[in-house]
Amino acid sequence: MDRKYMKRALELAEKGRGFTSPNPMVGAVIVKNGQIIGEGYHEKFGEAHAEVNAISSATESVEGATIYVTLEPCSHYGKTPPCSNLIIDKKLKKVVVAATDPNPLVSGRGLERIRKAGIDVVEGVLEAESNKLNEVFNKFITTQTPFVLMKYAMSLDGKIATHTGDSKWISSEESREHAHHLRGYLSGIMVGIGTVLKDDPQLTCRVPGYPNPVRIVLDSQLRVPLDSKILKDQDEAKTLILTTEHASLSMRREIEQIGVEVLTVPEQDGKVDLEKALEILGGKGIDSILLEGGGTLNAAALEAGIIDKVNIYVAPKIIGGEEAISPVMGRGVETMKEAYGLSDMQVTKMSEDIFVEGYLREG
Ligand code: AOF
Ligand code: ZN
Repeated sequence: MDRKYMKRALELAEKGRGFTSPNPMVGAVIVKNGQIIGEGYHEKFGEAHAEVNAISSATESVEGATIYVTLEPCSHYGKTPPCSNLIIDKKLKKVVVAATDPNPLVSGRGLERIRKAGIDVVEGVLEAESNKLNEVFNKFITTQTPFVLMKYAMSLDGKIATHTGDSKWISSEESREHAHHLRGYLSGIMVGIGTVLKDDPQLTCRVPGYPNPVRIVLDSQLRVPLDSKILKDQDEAKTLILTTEHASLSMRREIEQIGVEVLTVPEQDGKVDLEKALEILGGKGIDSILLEGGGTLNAAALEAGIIDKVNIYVAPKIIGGEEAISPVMGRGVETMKEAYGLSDMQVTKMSEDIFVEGYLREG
């Protein structure tokens, strides 16, 4: 039964995806005499927490009821007062949580307060599911650096375009739609200057109702053309250009005059130091980044160890060609022993494509 209600709470939490950042997604279900009497979720950053919404939606008194929450109720005064106090004041009888809140301001204190008030606490119900749901929040709140998701589509022989450069389309419509939604879920989208020069992409999210990610371009020498799409419509989607000290000051001024922020990042071998870049972006409140290539940036990001997760769409096509490019360029590793391995890999079918999700091995 606990699992059933927690599953419902997780479904509710999921509805907040794309809108709660940098807060977690949280869902809550209130059960009394075997009936669900209230439900809620954290709908939007800065607004009410899941527990508050569930309690205020209740169709009868919540006194003596059990609340299922996907994350430990908070214990701090943030944008809203502590949910643990509310649960105590409203005299709930039992609190079932999936995961504890890794936020150093909370981390166990919410549950401790609830227990001290004499309320029963059950922990760890569907914990792994809750932790996966909040993989972005869990990394960002503990490291202040963004969670990085590398995404690409390729053919069965590992190509992302033909030798003539044609790449429309490698993957199926369903896969492309799935990948496009990621732009609405993560708070930043990052590409290298090569991609801007080659494709002049817009890097916006065209899913109605979803926010645009901050567009982040790594451009160590400020080669970005002033008429590129990513420099336009700053009111709609913000752009950050990350460069090094080597960039021309006059170019920098011209970009800034358009209203685009240019950040100087320490360099490594003449390029933007990716680890430092992540720290700076984290400091700006960017909790997650969708890495959309190209191959040179993907390789550099792998080498720098900044990638947390990959989403790879593999199309049942063979392209061939020595000149046809791959999703990860650079020099690559020397020996198989050094190859980057995935952990917790999940493979699913997405229309005719194979969808691979996995995490970069630690250490
Ligand atoms: C909960 N329920 O639904 C959420 C929680 O600034 P605030 O007040 O919105 O607080 C944000 C912090 O509260 C966030 O970092 C996380 O620790 C917790 N989020 N807690 O009990 C919720 N969204
Ligand atoms: Zn709360």
